[in-house]
Amino acid sequence: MPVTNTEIAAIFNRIADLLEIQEENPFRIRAYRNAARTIQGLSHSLAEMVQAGEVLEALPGIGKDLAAKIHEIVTTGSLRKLKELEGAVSPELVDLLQVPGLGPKRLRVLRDYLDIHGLADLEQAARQGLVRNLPGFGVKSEQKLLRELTELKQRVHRWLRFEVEEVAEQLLVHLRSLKGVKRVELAGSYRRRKETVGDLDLLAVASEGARVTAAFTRFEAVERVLSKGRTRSQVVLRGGLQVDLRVVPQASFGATWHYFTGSKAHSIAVRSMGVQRGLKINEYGVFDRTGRRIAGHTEEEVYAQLGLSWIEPELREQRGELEAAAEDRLPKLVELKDLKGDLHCHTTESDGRDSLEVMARTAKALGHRYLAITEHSQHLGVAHGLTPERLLAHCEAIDRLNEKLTGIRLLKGVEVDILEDGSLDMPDEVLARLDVVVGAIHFAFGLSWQQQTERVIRAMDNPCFNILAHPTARLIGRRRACDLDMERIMDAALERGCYLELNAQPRRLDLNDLHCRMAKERGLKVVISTDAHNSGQLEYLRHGVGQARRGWLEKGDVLNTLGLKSFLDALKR
Ligand code: DGT
Ligand code: CA
Ligand code: CA
Repeated sequence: MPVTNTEIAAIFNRIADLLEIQEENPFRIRAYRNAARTIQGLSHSLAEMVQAGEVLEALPGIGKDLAAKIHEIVTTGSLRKLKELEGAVSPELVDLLQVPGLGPKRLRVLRDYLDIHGLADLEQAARQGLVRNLPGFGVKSEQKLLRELTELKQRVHRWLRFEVEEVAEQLLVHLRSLKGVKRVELAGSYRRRKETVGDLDLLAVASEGARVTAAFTRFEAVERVLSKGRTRSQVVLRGGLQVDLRVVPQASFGATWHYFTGSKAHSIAVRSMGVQRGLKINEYGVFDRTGRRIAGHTEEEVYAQLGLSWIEPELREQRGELEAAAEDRLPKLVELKDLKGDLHCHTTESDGRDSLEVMARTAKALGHRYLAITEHSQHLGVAHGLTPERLLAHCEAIDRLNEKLTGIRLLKGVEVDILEDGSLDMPDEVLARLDVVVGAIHFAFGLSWQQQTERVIRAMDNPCFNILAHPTARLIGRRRACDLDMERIMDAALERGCYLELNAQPRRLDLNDLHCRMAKERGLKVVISTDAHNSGQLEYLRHGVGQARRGWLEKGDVLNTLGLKSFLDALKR
């Protein structure tokens, strides 16, 4: 089974960590980190590229050396270089890198002065007050370390759904190809399209259970087998993802699929609805008072016994979906095919990887009618943000390209920085010449609730402002959402004729599901955008659609389901 891009990226990041602990050349370290980022962002499989004999050096940041390493990983499943480095550094030391705020530099200090080689050593030293006297540490940072260590022990790792997609699909293909297998499906939070998943849950119908679980434990990416039985097996894959497989009889497949799709709260509520009707509902089926199974083959049958129509997995969070189903007012959830354009992307002009033309052609191939080009403004220096002059010149380039293009229209836009006082990082007369103004917060994330909310509302006061990008600025697992009064911001947007973006980058997915629902309840439409930094990411819209569906959004709740003309009309304030 081919190695996934996520695994290759993880190997490169681990090498970078290990090199950093050993005080290796910073340029080499950065090369590995950049390569990992590139690989994670690719839309095609490196393993397939290698098999097809494609030249990896064409990828940004991948030179001859890294290309050879990718080749080695793809063909052998591992990398000698990593093994060597791991041999030179203890794994416990690497574990320490998970502690927030503890980079390789401070880690070296801990090791050299206090002989700290793992989480337990560190906790003991911090409790004894030994850490505060080290260079670069103090009483405060010692206390912070202790807090982080406690949290780390409590935190169970969750994966971005996006990170596990490739291996989930591979598992489906692998299991479905086995002899005697009639059906294989994913369940759990993955099926509900949650932004993160704790593990993967698989169900199979097969003539010989033992053969399937045996083949499952032999899946190439399996590192450890936790259990192996006739109807159930659990494994841990390389990288640490746990996968559960259950083999179930055809006759109860629907009931089992429903049970293991969850959420737990939804399943329990379904069960108690059953009890009220004198029915017993469990993972084997629906049973009447005499104990006879009356449903279970399909999920539809299970719901039908409660007088309900089938409920989309994304809605199964016990947030009113059962009541809505009972009253026949379930939303008709938005689908990817409903979207007509994308309103946020970058090209090589700021920090994107592809040219205007490549982005336009890719968007057209995806069936988009319009694509807004929204480079960064100059405040974001690291992203090569545009001055007003450069933006105007870029607009001319867009006009010229639009003359050549058919079937798709590029919109002239910007992702303008919202400065700390709520003003926009671009003169009004320049903003006024654009088709769409997307505004975003990229710094001063730590303002108070009040200040941050005021900052955003003041930005929307500018009559040129159209769409608030990644509204809370969170990065899942990395940066908390800004403190914001989202209800006030949504009301302010409605009053001013502005919109909020649902950013479809897998690590952002910002708005979250509850925010989407909040917007819908207010009648505020959401714009789903990719924020693509290369042409491959233009297909990330589907991640945004998943989140929108979890937020109960229908086609009419999403602004970019409109055709070009209606969309532009809706932007007018
Ligand atoms: P995760 O893996 O943490 O992202 O979340 P899930 O929802 O995939 O949860 P998981 O993997 O622990 O279990 C899969 C499904 O199995 C869950 O959504 C509902 C069902 N389930 C698990 N434990 C229980 C339980 O104790 N009671 C009920 N009713 N259902 C359960
Ligand atoms: Ca799960
Ligand atoms: Ca599970």
